[in-house]
Amino acid sequence: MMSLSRRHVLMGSAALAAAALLPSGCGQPPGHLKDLAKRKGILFGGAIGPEELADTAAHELVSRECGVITPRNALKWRTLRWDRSDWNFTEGDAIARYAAANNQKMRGHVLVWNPVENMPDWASDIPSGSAGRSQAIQLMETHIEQVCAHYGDRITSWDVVNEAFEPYSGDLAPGFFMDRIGPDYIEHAFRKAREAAPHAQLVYNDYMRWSDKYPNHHKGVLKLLENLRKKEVPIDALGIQGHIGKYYGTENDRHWRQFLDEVTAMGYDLLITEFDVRDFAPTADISARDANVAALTKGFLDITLSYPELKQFICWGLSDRWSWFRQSEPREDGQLQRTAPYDVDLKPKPMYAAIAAALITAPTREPSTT
Ligand code: 9MR
Repeated sequence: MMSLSRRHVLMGSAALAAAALLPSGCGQPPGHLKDLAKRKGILFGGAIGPEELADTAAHELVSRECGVITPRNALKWRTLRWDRSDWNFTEGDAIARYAAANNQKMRGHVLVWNPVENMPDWASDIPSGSAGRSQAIQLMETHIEQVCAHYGDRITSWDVVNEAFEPYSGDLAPGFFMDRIGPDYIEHAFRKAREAAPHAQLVYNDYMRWSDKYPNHHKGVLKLLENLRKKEVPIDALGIQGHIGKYYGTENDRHWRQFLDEVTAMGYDLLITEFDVRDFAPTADISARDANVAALTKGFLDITLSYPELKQFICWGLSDRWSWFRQSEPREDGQLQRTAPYDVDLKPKPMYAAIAAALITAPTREPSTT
């Protein structure tokens, strides 16, 4: 079995120090994350879905900690457009009502997500290749118009296009829109989004690795952002998903800073849109695993939150109870992944303390207007 890297052990002790912010037993947190963030001009929040909506214990947690929420799956094509002739806004509307009742902002995720498996099956009736170009543009533009019209100013920030690249080559990936429209599907999507949601922040959202494992992916995203600027395509920010940990290669602070320097030099704002940490430390010892997750959290946030252009920070779920990793990436030893700031019993973990510590040391910035 692999041992924990020296860096993680060292970083683990830093995070354990941060965990000292929590009283023993991780009882009462040092302050709600949304308030700690707000003091620095950062809007903090979490993704939610039917799991949280149906879980009364979640309501108190999400309303206490989050200044903004993102629907995890409610606004994806396969939820909204499963039926060819009917729209299903039920879950999205429930989340919008929840946000309004709790005085929270709402992000929109996602208007255009190119892989064929993210589209409803009926859409494949549109022929592939240039024969389907005008129909695909029309389908995409109508979708953007209708979804944005439905939510209006209730959604203040939109992931307009998500994950457009092949990670290894850094080329735009094939998929539903790419195969029918070509590379300019991205440009079409942003122009239509600005028309349809004139007051919302428009975001290109992608994994973005804190490592040099996928240098071409970083290069591809930089090239896209540069080209969109040159062509005056309306886009405001880069969304860094931030699913950090295993599969992402060894963390490389210098490479990560260089990338963020280049993005911000072009005038883009930054968001962390889907933060969580893969809990794959090769040990069954929960405190060692939690320390590892907290160390990765602190290491990533210390760099990323140091950019004053970073104005929103969202976790992809606040608790291990609803983590997508439970099903999609189970641990080899069968133990539950501990990837979120709160555990399954909704008790704060060292990761929570690491987030709080990073927010406390982050520089103050002008808050986002969206
Ligand atoms: O967490 C989401 C999971 O419930 C869905 O089944 C999946 C496919 O729609 O999407 C997951 O969320 C993804 C997000 O939309 C985009 N970035 C990666 C996220 C994790 O896969």
